[in-house]
Amino acid sequence: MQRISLAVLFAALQCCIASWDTLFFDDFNGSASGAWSITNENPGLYSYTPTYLDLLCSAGTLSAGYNNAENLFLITNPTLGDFTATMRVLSFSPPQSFQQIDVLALDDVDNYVRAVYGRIGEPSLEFGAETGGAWASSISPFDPGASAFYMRLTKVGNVYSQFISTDGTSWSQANETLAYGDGTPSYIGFVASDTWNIAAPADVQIDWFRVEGDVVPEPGAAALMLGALAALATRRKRRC
Ligand SMILES: [Ca+2]
Ligand SMILES: [Ca+2]
Repeated sequence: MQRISLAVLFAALQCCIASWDTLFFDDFNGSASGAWSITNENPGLYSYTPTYLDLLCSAGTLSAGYNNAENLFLITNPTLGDFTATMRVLSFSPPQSFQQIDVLALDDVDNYVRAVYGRIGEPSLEFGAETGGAWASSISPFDPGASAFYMRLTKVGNVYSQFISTDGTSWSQANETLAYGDGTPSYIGFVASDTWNIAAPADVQIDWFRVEGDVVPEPGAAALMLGALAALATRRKRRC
């Protein structure tokens, strides 16, 4: 009889009991979830209306070693598996270059993936990663005007993609997929930044933010279930 290793059983068990679900959602209706940590906080640059978060682009950037962007909204990554992080923006019309809203999968300010909508010469989508402070990205034009849009960052394994939608139903991939890290970023979130140009402040109206992904059991929990299955199999074998 062919023997199946514990490692294979463990992987199969994880696969069987993992499922895809909403792992986090914040509607920003009047307040924010307590799950957020706001790094480099500047309370003067954001407020909550009854239906959305109004977030001004801060005079800073995550690029290279500058790392002076304010108000990084971050949650601890809620899954060891794959995920999508989706933001609905009610309106954002940046008048000046480099004003932008970014959806982030982040380990630290020099190691992250960033899905960007902003003005880069013209209204654009940008998608890139910074590793050890070195940023590389691709850029493509996209102009929603003052209308609402949805921006999504998707992770499968350690491969990330950027998607955009104007109706939340029909999605288009923007820019090139990229590989980053080991597939387990520490944080998920967003930031609105402005490089260093605040001559014409721009605000982003964020309706909601959602993370959907694999519900992956903690290794300890899976090991307990595997142990229980092994004990059950042993008892059945003894009865035979
Ligand atoms: Ca950086
Ligand atoms: Ca809302």
